Amino acid sequence: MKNNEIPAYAGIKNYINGEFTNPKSNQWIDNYNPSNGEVYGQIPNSSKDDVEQAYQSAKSAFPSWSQTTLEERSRILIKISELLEANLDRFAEAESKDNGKPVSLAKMVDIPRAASNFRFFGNAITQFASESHESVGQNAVNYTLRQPIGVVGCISPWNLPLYLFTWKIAPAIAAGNCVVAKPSEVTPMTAYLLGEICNEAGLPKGVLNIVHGLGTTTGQAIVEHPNIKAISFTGGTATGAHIAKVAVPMFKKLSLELGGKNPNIIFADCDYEDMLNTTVRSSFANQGQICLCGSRIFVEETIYEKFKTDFVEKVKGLKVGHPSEADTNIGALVSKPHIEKVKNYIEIAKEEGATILCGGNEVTVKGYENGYYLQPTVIEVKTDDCRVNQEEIFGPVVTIMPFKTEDDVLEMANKVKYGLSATLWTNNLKRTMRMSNQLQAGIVWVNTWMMRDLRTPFGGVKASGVGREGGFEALRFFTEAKNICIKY
Ligand code: TXE
Repeated sequence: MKNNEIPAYAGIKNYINGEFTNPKSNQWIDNYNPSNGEVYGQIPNSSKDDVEQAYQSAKSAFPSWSQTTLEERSRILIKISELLEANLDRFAEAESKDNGKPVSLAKMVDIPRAASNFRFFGNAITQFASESHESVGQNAVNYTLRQPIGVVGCISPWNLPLYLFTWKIAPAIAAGNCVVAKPSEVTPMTAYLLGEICNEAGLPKGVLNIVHGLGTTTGQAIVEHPNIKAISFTGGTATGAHIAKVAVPMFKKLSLELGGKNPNIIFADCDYEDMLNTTVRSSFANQGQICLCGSRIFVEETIYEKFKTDFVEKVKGLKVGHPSEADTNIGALVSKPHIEKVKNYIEIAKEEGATILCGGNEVTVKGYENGYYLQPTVIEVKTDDCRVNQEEIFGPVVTIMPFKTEDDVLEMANKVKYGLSATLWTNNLKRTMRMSNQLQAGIVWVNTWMMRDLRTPFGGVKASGVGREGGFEALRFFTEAKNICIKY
């Protein structure tokens, strides 16, 4: 980070009151392209003053936006969605350049999903009804009024940058709030481009304000702001705990979507080919940098050896390469510190006496020798309580081990501090019901993975967070429920 310098790349600025502005802080952070390790731009490191400016803009916009009809809000959100779709290539390339993910993945998943977030909540807000109850025999009626909170803060991570940024912003503004939002400092580009699209779609000035910067400066200033009344955060568990410490004594509404160490449980009676192909995806999609990845694979012992052979063969066939090449399966990891962290876990696995069945090493991609590429890695662990099986690695690394009985695997699956998602492969209905009820997770997938219906709740238990996003749960989070009782 350099102080008091004009940025070499003047492209990224804050988006406040519908305008792109340099930060008052005049501090800048280097932005890296993980596919070649080069700095390709700089972004603001916004200060408390910048957050205050964003807050004032949001506050001014609130009275009018909160009174804008649902139809009009809906029309604007759907227009944003259409403009995102029309700009798919531009956004997908920007996402890939910032994050290292294959462009093909950004085109297929990240950007379409960001567009869906706006379309979904644009529609959902027109269907979001309050309850009313007649108090029989008392000549009274009770109803629930759902009012927007005011100015809310949205803070998102680097792994699914625009996807998760818009997953918060879309319901927040649909519900009538105005927003101060911060994308990850590691992947700021698509959030920046979103500002342009919001202007084009006619989103009134100040409804959405985007401040860029480090978590410890800009993020912290959002969380500490006395009048930003709710914080929706996705990121690491330690950061979530820190945010809770600051926000809870200020009585802010909090939604925390944190880490995961999700079990992928495979029974011998499953549809084998489907399970095998999906397990490769659930292990390594987005370089394993999705909080929902099934990073702990438990296989019923009767098919363990066969699975091990077939899985490792498939994993060895994945191509690690530059994100823009069409046949790349695994792109670059997001940053130098992150690849170092992941590599360190591979060393820990060796020290713990685990066996590296494949991968484990960095990959040099010709022409991009300084990029952050790592082989997809499968680690056979001896016990479930070793560190690589308990701690979130968040990279292209999975553990595998056999199990004997349903009770054994249930115990191991639940024996981590996290509880985000779990995947179960079986065709036995009774077992499906028993296990999905008992797995400690916010989401259980049976015979599939990461199949999301935006109407359903999303979130975790234990150290995976508190609160739920998605569907009406998100609209409930971004509104205050008021009971009004009228006696007649
Ligand atoms: O997350 P951070 P990082 C996990 C994963 C990863 C680890 C760290 O294990 O290795 O978290 O990733 C902002 N006040 N997940 O460093 O630090 C920060 O600027 C306010 C899981 O990216 O939690 C960024 O915008 N904000 C996860 C956001 O918080 C603060 C996805 C996330 O940053 C802040 C990503 C502070 N004090 C990582 N400190 C998932 N569950 O999807 C940081 N931030």
